[in-house]
Amino acid sequence: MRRFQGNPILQPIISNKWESRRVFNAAAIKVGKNVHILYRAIGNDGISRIGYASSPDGYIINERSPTPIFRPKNNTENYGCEDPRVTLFNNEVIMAYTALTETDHEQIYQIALTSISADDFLSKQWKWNERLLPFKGIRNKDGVLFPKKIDGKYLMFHRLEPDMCVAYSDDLKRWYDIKSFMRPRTKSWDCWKIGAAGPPIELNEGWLVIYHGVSFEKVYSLGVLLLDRDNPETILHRSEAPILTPVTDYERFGKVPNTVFSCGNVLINDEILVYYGGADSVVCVATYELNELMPRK
Ligand code: BMA
Repeated sequence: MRRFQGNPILQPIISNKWESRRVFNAAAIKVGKNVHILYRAIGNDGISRIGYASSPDGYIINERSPTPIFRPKNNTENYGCEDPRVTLFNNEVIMAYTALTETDHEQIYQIALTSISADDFLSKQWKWNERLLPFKGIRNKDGVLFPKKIDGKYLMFHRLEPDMCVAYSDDLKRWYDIKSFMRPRTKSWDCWKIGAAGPPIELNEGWLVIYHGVSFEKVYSLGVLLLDRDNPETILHRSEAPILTPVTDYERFGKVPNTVFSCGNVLINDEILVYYGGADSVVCVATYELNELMPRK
């Protein structure tokens, strides 16, 4: 595993009001030549919006949008659109995110889904389609869509605290067979809560999935899973030790200390680039050889 020497790859820009305080938890996809990074940004008003940056090699940022590419639009998300996770599905980019609102006495968060055509995405015409609430009214986070249908159905990971869960759909609107398939482990780095990071990667051996786990000390780390290709609820392998845990200053010190939290990864020539937020404050990247993430034979 290698942390990119140039981390963090994205930091807040104080002169941009919407991203002046924190940029973190980024989604990533490779479409066309570039890696596209969609990150959560918090500015002066404390509200999360989604920013955009792109990179020809996954590390060096050569473009960054001066304005958000996605922002709260209705009263279920007026306190923010958080933690984007994007999946390329046929010719569409589908984005799951956490919609946040607040009443007098509580915060209400739930998963929201939207999409944009790959053509509009690539030409940066941010014409997002309808925003859907797959689990309306249910407190839920960490939604991420599989890049293809399994057994004719869409499959989404999500987290009903503290478990990692699945749900299935025929049309992306109505979701059913909502259930937990993986629980936190006792006496482990992932003993408190778990949730998916970026979209699963399909390999001959199964679906490779990066996930986050939280310990009782509130340390956020990342681990890896290998899931059955035909039935992703079957766990073939779960890493004993984390694949990334906060060590560097940019992971240990910030708004939420001791946090590495990922919403996206891309596979480039047998290397997986994992994008993650450091301490809920900056965007970073770490690289793994595919082999090091696979179970030892
Ligand atoms: C989770 C999410 C993430 C955040 C993490 C650590 O519940 O809210 O956005 O990075 O907590 O604060």
